[in-house]
Amino acid sequence: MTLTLIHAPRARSSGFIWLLEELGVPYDIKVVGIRRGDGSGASDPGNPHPHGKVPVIIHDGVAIHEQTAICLYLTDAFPEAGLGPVVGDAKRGPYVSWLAYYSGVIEPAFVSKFLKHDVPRGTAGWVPVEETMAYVNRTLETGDYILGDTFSSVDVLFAGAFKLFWDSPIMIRTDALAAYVKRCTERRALARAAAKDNG
Ligand SMILES: N[C@@H](CCC(=O)N[C@@H](CS)C(=O)NCC(=O)O)C(=O)O
Repeated sequence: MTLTLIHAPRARSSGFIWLLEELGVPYDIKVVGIRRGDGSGASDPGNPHPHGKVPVIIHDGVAIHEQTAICLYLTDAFPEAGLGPVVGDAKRGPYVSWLAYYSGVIEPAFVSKFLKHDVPRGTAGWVPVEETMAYVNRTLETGDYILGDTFSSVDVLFAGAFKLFWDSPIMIRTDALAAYVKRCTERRALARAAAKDNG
């Protein structure tokens, strides 16, 4: 079995070092260049992503891209790690819903607010940050993690994003959310990941 993370420092792929450390499976990291938001950098011809982005995972020669697809793929491929409910588990539905919600609602909501792009309600496929965060906060009233009492790959995405935006004026901070981010980001796997990250 070979598993390689295509990674660029200070990018979305850092969260996948965290996920791989949580999974506890052998992997290696290939660092590539990417285009940066400030116009610097260039995409790397050695990156199999169709648009030169990161993260990508290459598992036994097959490339998987898009963060939430990678989460689902890895937690299905390594179910013994218990980081994502499998088919047949009552939490499978919520699990795939939250993964899709991350890429379809949370990321566009945050990025559009950050860039001050107003997309009219009813046209956008996402909702304003205030509404997504109210939903996340309501969900966290019922458990320590997004899926309840068990940490999953959803928390790697959510806690990672909230930590990144924590000091930004667009972040809606609550005590419950602060406790959630702390709980997730104090995990030993994240400390190991940070030590391996190239940035
Ligand atoms: N939709 C992608 C987004 C990945 C993405 O945009 N990654 C950024 C780094 S944080 C990137 O590689 N940007 C380089 C580029 O756009 O060329 C996913 O969910 O994996």
